[in-house]
Amino acid sequence: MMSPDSPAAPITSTLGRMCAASTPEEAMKELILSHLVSTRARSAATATTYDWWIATSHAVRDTIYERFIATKATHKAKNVRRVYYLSLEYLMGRLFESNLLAAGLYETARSALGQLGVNFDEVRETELDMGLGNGGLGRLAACFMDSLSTMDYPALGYGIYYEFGLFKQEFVNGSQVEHPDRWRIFGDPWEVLRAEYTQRVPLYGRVENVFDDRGNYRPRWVDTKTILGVPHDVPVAGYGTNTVNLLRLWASKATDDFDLAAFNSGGYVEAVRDKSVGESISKVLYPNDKTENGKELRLVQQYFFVACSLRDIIRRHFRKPDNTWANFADKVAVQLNDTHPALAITELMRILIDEENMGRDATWEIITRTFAYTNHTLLPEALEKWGVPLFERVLPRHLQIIYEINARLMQAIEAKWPGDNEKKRVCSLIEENGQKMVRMANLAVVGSHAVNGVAELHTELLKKHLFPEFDALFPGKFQNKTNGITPRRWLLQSNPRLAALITRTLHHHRWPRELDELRGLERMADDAAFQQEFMAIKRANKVDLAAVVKAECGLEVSPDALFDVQIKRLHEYKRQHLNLLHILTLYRRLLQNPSLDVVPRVFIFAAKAAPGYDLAKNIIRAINLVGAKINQDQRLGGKLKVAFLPNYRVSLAEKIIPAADLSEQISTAGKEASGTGNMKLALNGALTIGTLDGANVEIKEEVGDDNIFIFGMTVDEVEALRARGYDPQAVYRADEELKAVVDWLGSDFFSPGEHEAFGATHHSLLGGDPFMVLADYRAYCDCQARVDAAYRDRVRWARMAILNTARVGKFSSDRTIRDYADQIWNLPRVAVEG
Ligand code: B1H
Repeated sequence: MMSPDSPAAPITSTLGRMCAASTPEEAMKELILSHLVSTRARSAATATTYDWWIATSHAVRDTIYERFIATKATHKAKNVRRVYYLSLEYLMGRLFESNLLAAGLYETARSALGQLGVNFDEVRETELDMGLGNGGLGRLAACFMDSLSTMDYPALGYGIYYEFGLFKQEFVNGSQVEHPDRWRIFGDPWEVLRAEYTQRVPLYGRVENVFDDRGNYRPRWVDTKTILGVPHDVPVAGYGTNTVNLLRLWASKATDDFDLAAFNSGGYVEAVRDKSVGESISKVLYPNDKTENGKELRLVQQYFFVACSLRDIIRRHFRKPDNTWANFADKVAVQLNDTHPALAITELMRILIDEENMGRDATWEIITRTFAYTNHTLLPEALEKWGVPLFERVLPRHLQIIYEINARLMQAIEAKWPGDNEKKRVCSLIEENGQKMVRMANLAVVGSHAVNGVAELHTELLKKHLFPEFDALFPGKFQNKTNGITPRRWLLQSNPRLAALITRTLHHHRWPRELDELRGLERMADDAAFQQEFMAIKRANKVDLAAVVKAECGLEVSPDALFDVQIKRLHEYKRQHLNLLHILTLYRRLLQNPSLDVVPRVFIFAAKAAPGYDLAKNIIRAINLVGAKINQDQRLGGKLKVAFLPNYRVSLAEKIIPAADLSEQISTAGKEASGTGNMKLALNGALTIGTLDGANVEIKEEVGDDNIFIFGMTVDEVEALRARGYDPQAVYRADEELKAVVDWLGSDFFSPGEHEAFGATHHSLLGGDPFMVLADYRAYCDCQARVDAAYRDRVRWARMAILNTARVGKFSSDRTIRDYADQIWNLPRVAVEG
């Protein structure tokens, strides 16, 4: 088997020096054993799997740190322009394997551990995921960090060092139960604490007007509370290159300025205990993918994050003696990952006006040259708004600045549309219907030079529906940057069998860095031998996943059944309940006609619901209980199985995706901004059944109409139906089969003795059906019948699957990042010499 190791990767000094005396494996063995002693105080005889994981990680880290030092020296010497990616979320997953691959030490470490009698796979499985994100938005940030380093872009990702990442999920009687995610319980071998770059962050307080030393009357933010931010650095190593960029994550700490009164009166212990408020800011990731409005701690988290990051950016800029504010925007590009870090706009303005005494116009020029904003959703409940009273209490000076920016905005609108108060009302940074609210999206749009959506369709809808006035006011500001995924993690690492076949077939190993090379597989789509190999790999991956299903769900599934996969956060708009209605439909048809010839299917779900999202939790329970009934129903002869894998996370996705036959991308058209799981599944040869939503539209363009199953209403049809007046009960009454399965779901058939167990789901469908599940039901079932027919034709299916893998090179995050760098950041690449 050809090595998956990064081809260009030279063996660097630590290992190189040791290699002089021996082979790479011998040197690696020595290095691991020495780290076992120096970092774990263990001998090989007593080491646990955790010890081996940490010692091996440290051994690889040596190489990565050396590359980091070289990267930093190069960037510093050249005073390079950099992008600073600001994101409240990074879903990094495990780092062990990806760092081994990037360092070019995968095979070496694997055989070194083997020679030491240690099982590599067990070591890999020991690592807990770094799950500092909710879903697609956080995983996108992680893929971007990988691409930035791999493509030699100078970059630094800022985030929060949450003590607790996204909750762990367990099912109890089919219901989701959450547990805290103590991801660092065994330590984090990759991080470096940089206490010397600790930042001080003010909060609360009030604004006072004072005369400065030039006799000018100026606002000053006083009587604030202070929190400390301590940076923890995680290196992100590029694949096949020397560039190593950093992810810098802030942990909050209380200051050491103890409450002196309490201290002097003997209240030392109480004074120390009170410090826990300061430490709680970075304690936990908010788990509410798409809705978190009005929570004070969340606002404090956002400001804490932004204040630390901006101070660090400024400190780094002025480290170079020739750097000034005049060249700040030449050296610094800041990308805002959604509006979560949009307070950075007001914070930089506060610093420039209040602390640097800069004029308004010069300030605004720097700001709008520096920032760019990515929008990830059109769902109204996800658009961040903060009540003015709360905002004023936490950030009084920033509220004044928002009013100032708003005044400037209102002038621009008056100039463009004289006397048009409606335009002013919709564009205002302050919403005035009822309680006054600060609109973070409007702030992000006016403070940025570029605003991008994450797929073509999403960007069109962004311009047409969400921001039409801003699009007219700022022509050219809105751009599309279709999302992507890193092929290193999502093919090379997660699907080694397919990766090896691709490398062997293409006779080169360029594809992990140039994913368009996969087009070279197109000519093999009708090659019988290649088809057999491709499908044999899919089957082997399914055997592996079947073992996971057995271990996690106690369920036997056949690798010859069609693996029908829906893995993503649980949301009404993603319509896991549409999938459930189809399952009920097949179940009912089989009960009515046990000899019915359907393709055996395993329905595989994985999804977390936000802890306070009751309807989403009800859908989870419905899938689990319907599944339990189906799985034990002997009459089905094993034709249908339902597996809901608990605790969906990056490392579980890496096991499911290579084994998927069918990828469920069935959101209501217009609601899924892009999706990225759709790209990962297609890359691994799963066929998509989907609506014309998000990036599905572009996947269809790439793979061709014959190699994807599209069904359901388009955005225009959804809008037209909504305008006409959608009546789900009329649809329900008109379709006998639909009526039967909806009634079935509403009965206590699947929850004996428990009435209305799925009442929430049932009522949502019949009482309004906001995501038009019933309207798309018939088209979905018909489309699933087309899937069955295609699956029966093994040659046709193989051809379709191969063409999916061959044609989705566009969705490499390398392409996405190149587009950001060229069209938004104006960012050159900088090679780092070894
Ligand atoms: C996406 C979010 C999101 N869009 C608020 N919006 C959050 C919003 O914690 N919060 O407050 C968290 C997450 N996430 C997703 O972004 C889209 O739904 C996907 O379609 C898209 O692929 C992904 C990456 O762009």
